[in-house]
Amino acid sequence: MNPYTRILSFLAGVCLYSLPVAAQSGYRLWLDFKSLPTETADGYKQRLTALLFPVANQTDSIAKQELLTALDGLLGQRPTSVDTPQKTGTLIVGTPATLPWLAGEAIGEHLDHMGEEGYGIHSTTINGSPATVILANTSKGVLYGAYAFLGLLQGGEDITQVAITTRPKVTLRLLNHWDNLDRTVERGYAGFSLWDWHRLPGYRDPRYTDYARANASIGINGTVLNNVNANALMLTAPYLEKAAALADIFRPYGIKVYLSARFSAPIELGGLADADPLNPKVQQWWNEKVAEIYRYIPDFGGFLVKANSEGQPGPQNYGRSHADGANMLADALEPHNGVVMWRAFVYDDKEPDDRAKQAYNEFKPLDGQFRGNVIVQVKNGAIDFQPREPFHPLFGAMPQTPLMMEFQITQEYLGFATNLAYLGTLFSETLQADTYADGPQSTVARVVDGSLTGQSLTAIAGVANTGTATNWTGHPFAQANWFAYGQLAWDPEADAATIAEDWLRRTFGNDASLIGALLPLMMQSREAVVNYMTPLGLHHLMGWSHHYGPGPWIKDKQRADWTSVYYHQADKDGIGFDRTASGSNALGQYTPEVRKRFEDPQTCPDEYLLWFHHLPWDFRMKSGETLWETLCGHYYGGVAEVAGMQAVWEAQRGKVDSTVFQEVSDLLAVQHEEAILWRDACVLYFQQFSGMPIPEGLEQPAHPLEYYEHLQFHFVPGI
Ligand code: BDP
Repeated sequence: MNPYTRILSFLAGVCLYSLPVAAQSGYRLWLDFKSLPTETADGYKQRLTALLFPVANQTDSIAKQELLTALDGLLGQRPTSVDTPQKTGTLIVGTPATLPWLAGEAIGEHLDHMGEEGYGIHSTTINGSPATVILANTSKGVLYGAYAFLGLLQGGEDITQVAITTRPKVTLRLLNHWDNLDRTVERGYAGFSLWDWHRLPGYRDPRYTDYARANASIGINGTVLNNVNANALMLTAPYLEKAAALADIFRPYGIKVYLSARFSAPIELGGLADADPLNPKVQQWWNEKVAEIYRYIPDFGGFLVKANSEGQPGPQNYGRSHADGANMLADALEPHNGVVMWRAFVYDDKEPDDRAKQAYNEFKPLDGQFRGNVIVQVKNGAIDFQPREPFHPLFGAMPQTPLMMEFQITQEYLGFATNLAYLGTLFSETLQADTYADGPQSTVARVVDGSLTGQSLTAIAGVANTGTATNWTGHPFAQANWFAYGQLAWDPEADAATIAEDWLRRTFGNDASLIGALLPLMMQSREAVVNYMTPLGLHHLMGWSHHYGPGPWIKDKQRADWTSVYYHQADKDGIGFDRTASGSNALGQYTPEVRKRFEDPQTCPDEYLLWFHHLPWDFRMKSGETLWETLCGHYYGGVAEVAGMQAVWEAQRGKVDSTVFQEVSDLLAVQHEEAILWRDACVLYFQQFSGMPIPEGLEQPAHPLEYYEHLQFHFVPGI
């Protein structure tokens, strides 16, 4: 090779290395530590010339490596590792165990406020020299602090004045994977399951480490590996061995493994005649099974259970209560410090007059009957992860029971992976809702963080949106929902806009015009989806079974409460579900203050109007328009909002990576078409009852209603 060719091939190698496909594809998520603009980087360099970070264990060494590599990427400067603070700026990282002298410095007093998992990041002076200190009580806290510190740099924050002390408000912060053992993912829109069960435990895909790293970077500390519609095989030795391999990889990142347990496993695996929780043989089987799991995974977190819901087995099959079922498993887990997360998403075998009341009716009477290591896992709303639901009435209603929140990060009801819908706003809308369980300010967030009722066992779960897609989540902006979930799990009071901005900066950099354009786009995006799918409190209008596209006409199925007509109740007299005292009285499950907010259609916020009321088509809205006009306005407005998002995105051409730009651009075009589909199908469907014209000036649907009713979608993902 002549010298010229050698240089060329060297340069090609460098280019390939520094611009790998992964960088463009979004694989690196918010952890792509690209070089900062020179001015910003120069400002940081002086303060970060040396790194004092004694390493005591694997978690420390991960944190140290992350800092070194990321600083190199961000600043083009790798700090020198040192043993003592330097005259130049030193980054000092440690715990009282690794840096005992630091606890004696002024900043050491913050340690009292960090708990087991919190951290502090403070700019200070040590021996007269500038220092930036990341301090925590544990290595796990250090790891969280390291990621948070790097986030500050990515966001271009001033680190000469930083004074952060934080600890998570919720103890268990989990992802729930609805992943099946055949690698399909129920309601997954980002490819197949990350868990390559066939090749585990022998082959440990490096992606497992990247998964752990991404979660640790946003404070997630637990993962339920398998679907709540569980296969009992998950609890057999070969699968436990595979799960143990994952647990080993996740452990240094502070992430515990949990499993969904099939309630009938004693029959399927143990050959017992029943799975009655009061049968001593069944109890014995679970005790032994749990002991076996802990032999594989010594820090196993516990079980998640979906019982007596959508055909899943449970204690009610034997005339026992949810508490009987949960307590049996809790007793088996208790000696090992494991927990049971028992879901409140339940179905009776009888059709209720209103499914929204089901969970409250079954669980409220059980308050106080659960063992101390049981947490009842409650979806954010009483129906099912709809684009908008009022908060679930169980929040605040079971003061003697730890209740945890279940959010759905995967967009089953918000446009799968083709629609851009930032869910930080949805999550925080629920968390900020006031239950009035103990006077004003009794927010759902305070139920979840335990402060309202003094619960010390606190938890939150998000149904994951991850898969084998190169960018993990399918839609590039869906990464923001994973990110936002983690931030809100750490602090349920956190602000959705601040989180969105943080994600934008970490993902796309700090261009002010870009942030200024994309932040409002994200903040409005979920409302746009509500508008073109289920405005004014409508819900459950989606296509049958696969849940793709509109299906307001769905009726006559095996259960009425699986149909759309059950929920919207549209007829020539009006539309909406009367949940007031004159209807199902689901509203009666809330406190008087909440009831008051919703019970009068004249004052009920528009967002929840048809959730709680059945109203005539010519009902006068607060705006003076009729209900019909307003409904049309929302459907058409939603489509227009998507067109607006397209225009905003188009103006960012050249400011974001071209591959990602094109992907989002294409997906927004798809979203626009889907929004039109929802709008036209729903407006035409409801119009046959309202008998009113589509308001003047609005474009007419392209096809008659029958066209939409007969559309068929094959091989829809996520089933
Ligand atoms: C519904 C999903 C279904 C889940 C169920 C659940 O359509 O696939 O199994 O929730 O949460 O929304 O158990």
